[in-house]
Amino acid sequence: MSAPNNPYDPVRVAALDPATLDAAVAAADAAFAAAQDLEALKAARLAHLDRGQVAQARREIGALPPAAKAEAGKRVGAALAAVQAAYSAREAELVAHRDAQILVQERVDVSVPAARRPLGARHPVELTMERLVDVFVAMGWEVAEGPEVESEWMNFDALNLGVDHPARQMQDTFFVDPPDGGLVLRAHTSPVQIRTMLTRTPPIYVVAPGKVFRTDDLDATHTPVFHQIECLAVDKGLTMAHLRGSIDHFVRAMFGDVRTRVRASYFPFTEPSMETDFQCFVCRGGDEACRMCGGSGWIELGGSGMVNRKVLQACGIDPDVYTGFAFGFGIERALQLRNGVSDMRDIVEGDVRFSGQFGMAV
Ligand code: FA5
Repeated sequence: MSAPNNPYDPVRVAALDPATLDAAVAAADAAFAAAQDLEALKAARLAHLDRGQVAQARREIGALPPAAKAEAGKRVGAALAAVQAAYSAREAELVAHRDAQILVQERVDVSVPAARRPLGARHPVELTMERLVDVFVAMGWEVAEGPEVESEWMNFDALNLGVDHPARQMQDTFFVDPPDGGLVLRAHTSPVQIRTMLTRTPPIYVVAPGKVFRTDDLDATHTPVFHQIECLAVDKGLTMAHLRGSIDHFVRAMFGDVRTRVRASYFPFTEPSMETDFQCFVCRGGDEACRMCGGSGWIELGGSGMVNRKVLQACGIDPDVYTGFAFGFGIERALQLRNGVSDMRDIVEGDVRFSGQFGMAV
């Protein structure tokens, strides 16, 4: 700052000179105009507004004699206002320019095709199983479950499969180490019948879906790990008519309005035992070249029968008071039939392109 002027000497307060002030304003204008971004404008503001000739002139006013202060103050004020206005105008321009650039840089092109995310699907075996279970749950039946590692007694003995029964042989059943430990991977869902009858008292109406294991090779119609669904009813007065009626209801719910027929068969745990067929839902028996039923007009569903008295007795149920019926069949086979899957390997190999075709419903 200049030294106090006494008397006022305009030469010594050069910054207050009108020409100097005009030049300072012009220099500030030029510097602001030259600033190409807000960073550069900030530097120009420091040089020409916060510091520089005009700021210097304002400070010089204090050194003037009182008589000169008003006139000098007006000029300096006008110069400051001009510089401030030039700064604000340029700042507004640069802010608008920056915002416009941000909009361009961050622009989202909503018309660009998005990367396709494949929709998830549930496995058709799971879906088929749920669908089958729903048919029975809708009739008031309960869902029953059992372990996949099962005792030989539940899997065979209690079901009247004696020690010499072929299904007990090593080539059909997976035995859990050690082989004489009495544990197997269950070969069917029928042991759930036993577990149910041992823990519940009649009337019993249960449906038991689950995974089962057999030492079968993987081919178009077999897999070593597959799923079955088992139905068991035990009550007073149940007859084969009830069994036929339940199977009919189930087949209609799955395959539409088709007839069923039964053929004599043998299962150690049912007596009498039957194989159930249902009318081909494709040709209804009217096409000798039908690929679904091979021209026979009938499709095999699975085994069934009245619960053997010995099985009821093994579970502590009096066969003179109660009778029961049971039926069971394979889920993969049902899925093959209903949805035209010609090769069972497609069902079990876990390729999501296969599951994806089914989506969330079968
Ligand atoms: C049984 O397993 C009896 N427990 C069914 C039963 C229950 C009869 C209640 C009477 C009363 P079976 O061994 O036939 O029966 O097998 C039933 C179904 O499982 C077959 O009809 C077939 O659909 C399916 N299945 C059998 N082996 C395989 C396999 N390796 N791969 C896929 N499905 C199979």
